[in-house]
Amino acid sequence: MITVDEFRPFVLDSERFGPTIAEFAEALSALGDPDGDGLIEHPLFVSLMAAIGFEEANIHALFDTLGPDAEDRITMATWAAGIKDYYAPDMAGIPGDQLVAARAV
Ligand SMILES: [Ca+2]
Repeated sequence: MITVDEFRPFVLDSERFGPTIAEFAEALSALGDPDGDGLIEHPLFVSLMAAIGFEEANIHALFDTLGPDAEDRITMATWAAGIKDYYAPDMAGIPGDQLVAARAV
């Protein structure tokens, strides 16, 4: 398993990161699911995104946009898809728009 410090450079360096979006999305969502049940709890999502450098208010807004369940969790697949959309060129009207104000790349 990789650590937050190990994947941070991929977020901050779009050229290095570009070709590996899918791998990054899966690695990041896996970090959010240490117990392997396929669900990511709100507090852990916030911790990981804050570690990357996003603003907390934007992170909460993004989480809500991703459609949490009754127990305030999202699925790994939802998050991975959101990450891929966020880094795809010319995407608009997506959950990742919530992060534009704090975009790290
Ligand atoms: Ca989990």
